[in-house]
Amino acid sequence: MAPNLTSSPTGVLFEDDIVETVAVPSVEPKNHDSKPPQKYRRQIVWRNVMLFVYLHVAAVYGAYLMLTSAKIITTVWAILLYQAGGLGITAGAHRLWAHRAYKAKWPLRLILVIFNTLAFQNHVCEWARDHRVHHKFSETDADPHNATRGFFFSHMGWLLVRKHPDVKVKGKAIDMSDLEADPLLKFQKKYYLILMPILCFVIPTFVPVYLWSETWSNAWFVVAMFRYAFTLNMTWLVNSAAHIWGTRPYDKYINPAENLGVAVFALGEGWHNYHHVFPWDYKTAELGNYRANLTTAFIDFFSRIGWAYDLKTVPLSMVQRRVERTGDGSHEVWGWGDKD
Ligand code: ST9
Ligand code: ZN
Ligand code: ZN
Repeated sequence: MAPNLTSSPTGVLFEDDIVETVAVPSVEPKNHDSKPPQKYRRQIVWRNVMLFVYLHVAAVYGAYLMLTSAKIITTVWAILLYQAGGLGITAGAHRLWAHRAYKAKWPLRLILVIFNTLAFQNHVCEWARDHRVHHKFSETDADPHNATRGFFFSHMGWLLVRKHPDVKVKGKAIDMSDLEADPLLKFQKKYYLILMPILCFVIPTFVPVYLWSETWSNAWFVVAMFRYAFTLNMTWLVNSAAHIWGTRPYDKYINPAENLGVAVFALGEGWHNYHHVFPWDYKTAELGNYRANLTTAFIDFFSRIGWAYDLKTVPLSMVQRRVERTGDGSHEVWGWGDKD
């Protein structure tokens, strides 16, 4: 269903008529063959298991080096890369590309594609396809990180096994033509195996060694390994912790929850009950006052200089109706007066 957009005086778009909870383009699944549904057998991908074990052991050593021998500026560099990579996921892959919650001019899209590549969470088309499938078939076998299969599966286990056949069959229902036609994303996808290692591992390691004489081992374990593993785990918490723990002020019938801890470390993506109910809101949260939501501040900044536009949000009346209809009663803790 095409959303009915109306413009507010602030340039923010409201979607008045949307009642469904998924705002991603989709088409009906085609019945590709007449075979009965395949029975699912878990198939571990040992290459991934070994790589993730190495990454996490190296990251723990990196955390130790960070606390004992790395220069402070090396830690600052690691934090900056975590924030940049994080924004490439939150403001880029998630809000801009997977949900089309706002539009961006090419300089901002270029920044986001660079930030996204240094986060190494697969190229945007793959990330957004899995994420659109996650919203459309949430907590079913077709959800790539189906949280009903437990904390570990939804956190990182889903990257260690072959996908459930339903993910692939039902995933074909998702229209990805908008992203597949984007030249910047085509470029990222085509050269991902060259660009990603350079941006995620090589530059992060070389900069501290050449610019402030850090040791190779501190640069590799702190900035490459610890920073990458930390960013990944903060992202994965949205799929695991924020699908289990927290309040459900907008819809008590779904598992995604409002989780402040996750919101802080995932740059504003922990307000997951709201996000699953109103996925087209560029804030991925009800409140517009940057409460644990660095990504919203980032998008608002670029909106002020004109590089981000057509920001979509949800009118207060629609949120209020939904809270009254399906909320768990926790909403009044912050009241209606706080909304920008
Ligand atoms: C990573 C991603 O970590 C993390 C995503 C997290 C998402 C979080 C969302 C929460 C909200 C946002 C919060 C952001 C917070 C950020 C905070 C930052 C501080 N639909 O995949 P394959 C088909 S990545 C339709 O190989 P297998 C398709 O034909 C980490 N079709 O499946 C495909 O071929 P192609 C680094 C689909 O063989 C074919 O199947 N990366 C779909 O079962 C094969 O696909 C890694 O570790 C679909 N959804 O293998 C890589 N999916 O692609 C890990 C598949 O050519 N991945 N098809 O069209 C792998 O090794 C493999 O994918 C696998 C599954 C082993 C997991
Ligand atoms: Zn979710
Ligand atoms: Zn989403």
